[in-house]
Amino acid sequence: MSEEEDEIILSELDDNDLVQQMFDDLYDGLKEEIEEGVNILLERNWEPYRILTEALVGGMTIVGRDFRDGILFVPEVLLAANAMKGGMAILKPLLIETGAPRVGKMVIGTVKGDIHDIGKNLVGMMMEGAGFEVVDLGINNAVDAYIDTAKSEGADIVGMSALLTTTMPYMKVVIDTMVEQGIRDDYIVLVGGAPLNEEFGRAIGADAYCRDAAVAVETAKEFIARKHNQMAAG
Ligand code: B1M
Repeated sequence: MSEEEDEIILSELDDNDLVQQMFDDLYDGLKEEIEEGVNILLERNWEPYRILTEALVGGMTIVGRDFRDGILFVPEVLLAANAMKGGMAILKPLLIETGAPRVGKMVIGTVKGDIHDIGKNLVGMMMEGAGFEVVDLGINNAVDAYIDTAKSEGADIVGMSALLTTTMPYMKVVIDTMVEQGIRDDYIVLVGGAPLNEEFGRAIGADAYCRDAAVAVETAKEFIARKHNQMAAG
């Protein structure tokens, strides 16, 4: 059989097979194929959020499992992350409504010592899509980056992301510094990242732990509504 006959034509696959193929392509770090897959699903009228969660996050979950089990290593995972970002870049403008009324402002960043940014980017995208203004601090943020930016931007929400058990305690450093400066109650503090849980969120004094990007949006909306109600009540 010739190489050409072996080649998989993504557009000829049905939805299920295409998503399975995208899992393989993400695993292999094939950015162009991921971008093509995303575009095909969009043409087939898949909602951007569905593509994000089912095809991209689904694929990254498999990568994460094999990374944990020592089957994949950092260079391969970096390629997978790069492919995922290619797909996310196509979806981003579609998830972000233009001209929607701003419902609040969030400063978000990955904490000091941590360079994982896919989840944080996803949360930022979803928040923007829900009408929030988002100031993205990027990765590896020390206390001052969060606090100075929250102050200068007049943010409502400070969002922190951590993917490592070694970096998640840094979230408490940020919150404790806010308490020391007497500004803790000026902001809604939301935290997230794979190793966290609700108990941890409570223990470090965050307002809420958010399991995923959709929960982050819902939680942010709830807290903003509460804040407005409190302000209205005087
Ligand atoms: Co890293 N890594 N990694 N890694 N990596 C994990 C986190 C790990 C669990 C893999 C494993 O062993 N199974 C493990 C951590 C173990 C632990 O701490 N217990 C690990 C490790 C060990 C490491 C290194 C130390 C490896 C090494 O160098 N030996 C190193 C650390 C570098 C550092 O940060 N200092 C490292 C490096 C890397 C890469 C650079 C190769 C790459 C990151 C690329 C990038 O982000 N640009 C990488 C990746 C990709 C992963 C995995 C495979 C995938 C993470 C991801 O993007 N998930 C990850 C395995 C895993 O998580 N299962 C792993 C997809 C993303 C959509 O999900 O980030 O969970 P997630 O975000 C979700 C929610 O958590 C939530 O919403 C998001 C969307 O639904 N959320 C928030 C996240 N942040 C939020 C903030 C909020 C709200 C919700 O604020 C309000």
